Amino acid sequence: MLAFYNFAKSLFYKVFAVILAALMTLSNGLNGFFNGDIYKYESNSKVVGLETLERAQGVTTDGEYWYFSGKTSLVKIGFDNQTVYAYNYKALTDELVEKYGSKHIGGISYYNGYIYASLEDSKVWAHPVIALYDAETLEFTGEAHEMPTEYLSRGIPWVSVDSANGLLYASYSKTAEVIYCFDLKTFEYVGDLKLSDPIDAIQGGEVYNGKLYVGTNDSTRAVYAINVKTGMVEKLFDRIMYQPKWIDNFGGEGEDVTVYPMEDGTLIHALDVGALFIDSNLRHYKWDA
Ligand SMILES: [Ca+2]
Repeated sequence: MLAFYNFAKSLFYKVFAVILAALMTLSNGLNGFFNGDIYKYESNSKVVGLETLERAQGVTTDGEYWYFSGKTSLVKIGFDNQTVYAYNYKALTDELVEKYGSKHIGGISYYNGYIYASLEDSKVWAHPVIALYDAETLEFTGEAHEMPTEYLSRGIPWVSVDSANGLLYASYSKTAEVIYCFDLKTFEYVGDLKLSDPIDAIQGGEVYNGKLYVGTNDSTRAVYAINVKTGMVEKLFDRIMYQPKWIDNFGGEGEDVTVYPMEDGTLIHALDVGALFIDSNLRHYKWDA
């Protein structure tokens, strides 16, 4: 099945090579206009066209594969940015939809053979959920936890695993003044981490060496690092410099990040959807952590 899928995909790319190349050029040009003078990324794992939908929300890695979430899907891709190792286009199973009204997958985080995914019943905000998927197959494990609306009053846009401290993190979708902390085993609320400076529109993050790195959709789609012991916020870099935003999300949208030291020296891998929403970019940044 996967072999056929990868064959069909490469055939599709051959047949539509000219159109895809045109889309690449168009999206690069547009993004260049919106990006302005930004912090330099080393490389970009980019897709255009339909695959953008598969990579429109979350990203994480186990050090061997990239995992992406779309609004209702999960995919597992090789570091070649092309080979598909698993996909689940119905990650929001009937069971999840019936029980929680889940409509939207947000930021994701890999831990111990599982993908932890944040599920929202968008615009209802009654059932924020963290669901576990098998990282091998991307199938739903049957394990889902309803999180307290007392704290997550407007959905759960993202989740990050902090295995060293046995915690899960999430935040409010607009301006976050705290990070909500939950027990990694019981999923119980254990307290909040006060931020030294509020952060707007966090889309997702990953923990690395005692810091929670988050990607935002704030005015410059900046990436921040948060010390998980002190709550000290450090702004690392902007992803666009184009301001003001005439229309919300005009010029694309900043998404989730993941952090992993790669052989080429890059560490922070940040996802964004480009202007016109025809391309998805996973940009790789060097950073001295
Ligand atoms: Ca992530």
